[in-house]
Amino acid sequence: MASFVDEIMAQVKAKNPMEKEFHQAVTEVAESVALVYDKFPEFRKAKVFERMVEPERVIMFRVSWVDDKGEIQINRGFRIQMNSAIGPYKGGLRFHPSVTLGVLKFLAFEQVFKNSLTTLPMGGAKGGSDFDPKGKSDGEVMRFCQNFMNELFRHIGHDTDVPAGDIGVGGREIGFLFGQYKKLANQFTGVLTGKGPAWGGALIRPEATGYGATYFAAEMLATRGEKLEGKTVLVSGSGNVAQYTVEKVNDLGGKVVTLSDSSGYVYDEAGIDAKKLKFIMELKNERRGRIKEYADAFPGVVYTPVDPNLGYNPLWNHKADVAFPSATQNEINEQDAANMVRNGVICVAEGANMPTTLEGVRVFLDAGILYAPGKAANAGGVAVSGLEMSQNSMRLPWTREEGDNRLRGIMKSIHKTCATTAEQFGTPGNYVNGANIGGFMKVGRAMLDQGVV
Ligand code: NDP
Ligand code: 2IT
Repeated sequence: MASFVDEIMAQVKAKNPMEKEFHQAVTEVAESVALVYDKFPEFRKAKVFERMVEPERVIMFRVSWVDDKGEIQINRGFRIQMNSAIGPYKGGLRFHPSVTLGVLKFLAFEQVFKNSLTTLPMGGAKGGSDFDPKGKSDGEVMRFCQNFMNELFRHIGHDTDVPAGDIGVGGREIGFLFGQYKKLANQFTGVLTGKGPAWGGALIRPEATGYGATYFAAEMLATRGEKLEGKTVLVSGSGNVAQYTVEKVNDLGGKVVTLSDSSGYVYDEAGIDAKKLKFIMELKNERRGRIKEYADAFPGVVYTPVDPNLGYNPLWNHKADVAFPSATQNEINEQDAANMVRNGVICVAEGANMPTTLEGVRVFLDAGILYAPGKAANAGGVAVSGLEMSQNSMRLPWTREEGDNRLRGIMKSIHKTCATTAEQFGTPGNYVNGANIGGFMKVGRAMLDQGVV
């Protein structure tokens, strides 16, 4: 196993220098795929994984736009079309100043395995820009989105590549992007998901990632005779995924005590109930303010600003049972993971993509806690995007109940795939191997069937 992982990583690092997040994501999957190569040499012979780490297509482009002061601004746009073996490219767009080619390649790579796990026919992609929506007016965001789409539109389509939201891209941005696509293509199709419910959006899509991660945690807990009811829960982030995680954890009787943004985190021992969540939604989705305001609005809440010199994140250092990291990549390092295990956390379901470093993952696996990687736990978002595509093709919307039931069924199915695959490959309870191998087998078989392309 070591030699396969060492060899592939030497190649990936040589071909993709400096892209450390991409190296990290590939290392984690390669360690699982080594088990498949041992058992099924046809995959090794056909160099299936060696092909998977090379994007099918990378598009990188200039986005120029004019800000409210009349000044010209230049950003960089990307779309990584990673793998289309099992369906059209599918995956979100991220607008954040930290976006680089390497970050989007790690996200597109993860998306391939995640989309495969959903049971739906979707390939993997990711895109975005180093544009920072923070502090921009609605008009500036609109002009940026329109100029971004002026290039992207020729590379996407409802049967080719279907983008959606991610960090910094929510309902407002999808609206502007869709409007411009429709104008350029002169077609009303399901080319983006996460649309407004009045114009083709699936009713449960905004909730899907957070609800899905919570359903997945409930499935994991059930394997040990446990429930979310009565559990103390840590959530990071305060955006789309975090908000609907809080809502569903509350529904199932858990108590969420933390939320964060890039400036700091709040600890609310009394729990973030429905009324407080409403405040967060208004603060983050409408006023676009900072999480610190939550501490000013409710008594007994402690706000702690980010301290980059601390070496660990104090959010993860509270007594709790369950954790949903839902902000961004590498927000849990080795020390954070050790703190969580020491403080009694028995279940971690990743709402974010790759929020835990490789060293942190090792701590969770060695401790034998229930640990679900993002590509399994947060797959509910893209799964409901897949359902939105079905509804758009049929031109027939489903009810909220139907969408939610299907989401629940899909999360159950992903859990089963992970659990049974981990067992088949000799690592029972290891959801990392279960998710990586479960996702790999379907895409890998499709690649074998379709020849060397
Ligand atoms: P949002 O933009 O709605 O929210 C992101 C949240 O994370 C904000 O609270 C933001 O704080 C915080 N955050 C972002 N970047 C950083 C950073 N570098 N350091 C610290 N905090 C940060 O995004 P989503 O909720 O949609 O996405 C959150 C995570 O979930 C991401 O990893 C995303 O890839 C993943 N995900 C999202 C899905 C979706 O359907 N939306 C589906 C599957 C996974 P601030 O307000 O200060 O920026
Ligand atoms: O990371 C992800 O799965 C997403 N941001 C959602 C992608 C999608 O196409 O809905």
